[in-house]
Amino acid sequence: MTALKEKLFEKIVAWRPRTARLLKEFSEVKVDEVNIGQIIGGMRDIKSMTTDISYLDPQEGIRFRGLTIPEVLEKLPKVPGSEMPYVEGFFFFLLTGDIPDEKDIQLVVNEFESRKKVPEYVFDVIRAIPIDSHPMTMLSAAIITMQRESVFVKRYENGLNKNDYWDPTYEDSLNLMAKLPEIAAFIYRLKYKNGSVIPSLNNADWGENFAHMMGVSEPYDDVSRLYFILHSDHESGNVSAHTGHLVASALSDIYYSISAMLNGLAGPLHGLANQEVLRWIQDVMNKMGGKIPTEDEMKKFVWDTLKSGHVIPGFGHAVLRKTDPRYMAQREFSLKHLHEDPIFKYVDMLYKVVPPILLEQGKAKNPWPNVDSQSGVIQWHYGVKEYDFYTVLFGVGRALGVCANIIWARALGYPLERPKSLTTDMLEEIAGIKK
Ligand code: HAX
Repeated sequence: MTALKEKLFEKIVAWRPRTARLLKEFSEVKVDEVNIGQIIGGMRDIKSMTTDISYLDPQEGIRFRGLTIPEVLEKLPKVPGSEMPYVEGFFFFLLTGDIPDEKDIQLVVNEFESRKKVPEYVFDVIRAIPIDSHPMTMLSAAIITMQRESVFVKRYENGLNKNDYWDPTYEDSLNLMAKLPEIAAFIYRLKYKNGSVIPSLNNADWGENFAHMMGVSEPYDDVSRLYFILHSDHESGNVSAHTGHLVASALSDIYYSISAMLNGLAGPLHGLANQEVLRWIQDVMNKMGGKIPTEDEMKKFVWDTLKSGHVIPGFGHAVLRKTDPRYMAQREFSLKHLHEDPIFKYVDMLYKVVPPILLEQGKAKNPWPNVDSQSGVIQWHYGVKEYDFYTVLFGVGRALGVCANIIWARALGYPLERPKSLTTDMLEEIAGIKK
């Protein structure tokens, strides 16, 4: 067992009795009630899953392993000469719950380094996909193509004890994550840079290596670190994390689970909103002939969008009821590094004009900006202007959290997920309106 896996195993052994006791002694204790509105309305707020990797408070926002985003950015060891922590250290933190020291970070760096070679057939498959396909399609297909590598599948076929499910899941997760930055950068260079692929660096951290492979200079390494960390996890009920969890609960391996997770992330109400924000802003810019609109002109664009039956991308949230702290972290970065950028000026103006309009319209429960409202402009500023690529970046980050969750779900023996559905007849009967 590698030192990282041993550390994780110690945590798992210490944690298991807590879950076992809750199940054995307190299974019947009620947590929540469910109403018809929630059953028809996308299961909003029903407390029906458990994870210890992150928790989303509607008012405060996300906490990763108990830490807020500013605390994570402050407390986790930073890459020398950079503003941002190591992604590897953050993954150690998600996986074990401990704030890593330099040695712990090195354990993750070594694990990723030894597993990062992408099989050539993966590149062949991506090259075979029509070049005008969405990059999320390419990423999802690349991952599913690697399913034949699954250690879990091989060990399961040979008779794996349930207590050990987490072990090959850990192997699959690290094998996949080590390769994801290179696969994502390959898709970028193939699709948008005439296939001029930049080989991976040896012994560089995720941020530096990813920026290098994308062909974007500093501080894009720090932008990438921030981006991957912020997008990693948002407790387990959101579409991407939930999809990954659900698929994995059937004991489908990590490749099936993460590919499915990405397919959920690719929807415009979820991760694709980051590209939609830039598309929306570009549209306004074109109509304005490039000039920055006045606040009144911007208000009109927002109202026009609403009146035409569309949502304002980057605003609203199914759980959050205040400005997303992931938005604020990126806003602070933008105020420091790109406050003169014309697109940032648009984003900044939307920050001011959209919430009062959504409040006046009176439909959205949360009128405040979410993570996707602010993420695209930073990419654009540093030269990654192909906005349909932005969800791929989100997906690479999200894999960190979802893999950590799936490893722990297997370690704690969480079963196949299987909620119950009712018919409309049954709901009418419960409502007392059945003829
Ligand atoms: N613009 C216009 N209308 C909005 C809105 C927005 N940004 N946000 C919510 N509404 C509307 C909903 O469409 C809904 O209208 P109907 O009653 O006509 O169906 C009404 O307000 C109530 O919705 P809600 O309860 O406040 O929000 P939901 O939990 O149903 O949906 C969404 C949450 C994030 C999907 C929603 O706010 C939205 O569509 N936002 C824009 C897209 C977006 O930014 N998505 C990314 C969210 C963050 C994320 O997951 N990132 O990956």
